[in-house]
Amino acid sequence: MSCICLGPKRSGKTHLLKALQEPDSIDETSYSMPTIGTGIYRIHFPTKSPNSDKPKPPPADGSTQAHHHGGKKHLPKSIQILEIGGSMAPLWRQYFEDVKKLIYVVDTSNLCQISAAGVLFYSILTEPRLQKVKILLVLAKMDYSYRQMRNEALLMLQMSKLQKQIRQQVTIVEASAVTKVGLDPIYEWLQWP
Ligand SMILES: Nc1nc2c(ncn2[C@@H]2O[C@H](COP(=O)(O)OP(=O)(O)OP(=O)(O)O)[C@@H](O)[C@H]2O)c(=O)[nH]1
Ligand SMILES: [Mg+2]
Repeated sequence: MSCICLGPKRSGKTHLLKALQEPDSIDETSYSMPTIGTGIYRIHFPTKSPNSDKPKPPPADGSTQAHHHGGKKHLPKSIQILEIGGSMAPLWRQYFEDVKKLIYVVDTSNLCQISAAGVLFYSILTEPRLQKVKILLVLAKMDYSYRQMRNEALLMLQMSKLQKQIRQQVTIVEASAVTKVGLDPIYEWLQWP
């Protein structure tokens, strides 16, 4: 699978992938069962973004992405994503062959989990087979988190230190499967090669 989605148990991977697949399928009353093993999600890109009339916020990581929207008709219409359940963490490495894109989901509302999430993230970033992979770090459950928890989370993940050491391009998105915040930049990241 060329796109995989990883992160600790209960961090919000299944919820996020379901929301990307079918935004109306998730609300604050939804529950996702823990993923046993892996799950496959085919995500179709929206043909017209519902927020396309609003100005786009700059990317959260401050990087400038010079996309040429003129070539959009040649972009894929959908992508298949493999979720690897958090309980599979010891076996993640079995899935690292031929990966092009990797989504790492952390639960921003659960700072207790974040340092462990950071250790796992670091082991991914230093994996030899993943040196050329595009990485998306999703700060999930933002509807459930205080604004400043985003900064706390990035501090605890030691992102600024990490970004100087690693070779991969890491894009950071704040998202919520419930409010749909952040879904548009995720679609865009998934669609562009
Ligand atoms: N408020 C809120 N709750 C969320 C959100 N995403 C997930 N949750 C809650 O967190 C629970 C766990 O989310 P999952 O998506 O199942 O987590 P997971 O990362 O797939 O977990 P594993 O499959 O065990 O690795 C869900 O049942 C929801 O109750 C979100 O964006 N907002
Ligand atoms: Mg899951």
